[in-house]
Amino acid sequence: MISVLEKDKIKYSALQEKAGIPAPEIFSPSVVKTIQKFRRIQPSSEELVNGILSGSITALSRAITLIESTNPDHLAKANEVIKACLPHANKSVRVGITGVPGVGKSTFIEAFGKYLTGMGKKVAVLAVDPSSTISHGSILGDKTRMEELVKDKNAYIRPSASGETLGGVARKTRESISLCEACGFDTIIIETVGVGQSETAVHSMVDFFLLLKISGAGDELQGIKRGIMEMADAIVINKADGDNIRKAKLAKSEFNRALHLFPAKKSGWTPTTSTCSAINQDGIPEVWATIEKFLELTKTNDYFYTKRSEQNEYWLMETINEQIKLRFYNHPTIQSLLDSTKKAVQNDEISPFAAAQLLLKEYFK
Ligand SMILES: Nc1nc2c(ncn2[C@@H]2O[C@H](COP(=O)(O)OP(=O)(O)OP(=O)(O)O)[C@@H](O)[C@H]2O)c(=O)[nH]1
Ligand SMILES: [Mg+2]
Repeated sequence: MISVLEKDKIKYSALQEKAGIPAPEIFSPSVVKTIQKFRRIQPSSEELVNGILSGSITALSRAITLIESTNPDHLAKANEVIKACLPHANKSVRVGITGVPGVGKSTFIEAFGKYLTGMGKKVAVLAVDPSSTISHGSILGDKTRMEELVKDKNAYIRPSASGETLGGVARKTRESISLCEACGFDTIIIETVGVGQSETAVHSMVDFFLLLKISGAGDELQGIKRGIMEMADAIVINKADGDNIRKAKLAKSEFNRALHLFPAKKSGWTPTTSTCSAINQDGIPEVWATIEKFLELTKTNDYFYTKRSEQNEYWLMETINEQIKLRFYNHPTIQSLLDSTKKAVQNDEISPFAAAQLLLKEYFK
């Protein structure tokens, strides 16, 4: 703390030449106004909704940023925007694409996306990539791999939300889908890496699920998770070019045989297998033709609509579960008790069930 006396000393010090002279304006008032205006551009939810409905990418991006925010005010605003957009959402086809790192997802999406925009479609590419918290989203780096699509005015590419839990990331992507649809995007592509549980989350938000593979050393089914095979509506063997064509065809037949061993799908759809070369844009129109056939079948037998309403119910329950969990673990009492309770359980001082009951009782007090 500077005493009054010391302050006076500073004021009258020979080093303070400007003491007593009013400081000139550092900024010109017009610049200040421009900056303030720029900062103010926190559009109201109504402005955002109007923007989205009229196809503004800026409004769409800002609204998605609100969805991704952890600030409760932003969340409330995001909810308002989503609510107003919902009646305009839903008119799209949602395609999930998964495959292990390096299989060619980004290259495929670039080729596929360009093919679709070439047909006059509007394509949004979103991602569910929980690892993006650490790596800042592979899709972001991917923007270089989606060079053409990024420049396409009928395409919108948004990296994965970063969040701590897969549930959180997935929910944000799920909500972003609705906004993209309200903004006029008719084809939504959701990319996910083929590791962990993220496929299940993506599967529960898309109409059609595509598994991208490459031919391996002959034993194609080695290491592939049964669950992922079961989810797939199509298996596409990528990199079918050059010396790889024969191997890719062999892989295709092997997957085809394997798929026939799975029980029939509720959709009535028999999963397909095909080969493609994303780099050469071979086999891309065939993938879209398959999706169209799938849509035709499932819209006729109503599965398309039933699945969408089931998915809505799934996300309702998922969100409740996620929020309850978050609130529980963030509760101050629980936070203060959790460590000691864990120790007590480890030391067999109390049973895990009794301990859980105690904590829950504290929470619901
Ligand atoms: N020969 C050939 N190479 C391909 C093809 N598609 C992709 N590649 C190459 O495979 C490598 C990986 O492609 P990406 O598109 O980045 O793969 P990804 O699945 O998005 O990878 P991650 O983002 O790491 O999960 C790149 O070097 C591509 O050039 C293809 O059809 N043929
Ligand atoms: Mg990629």
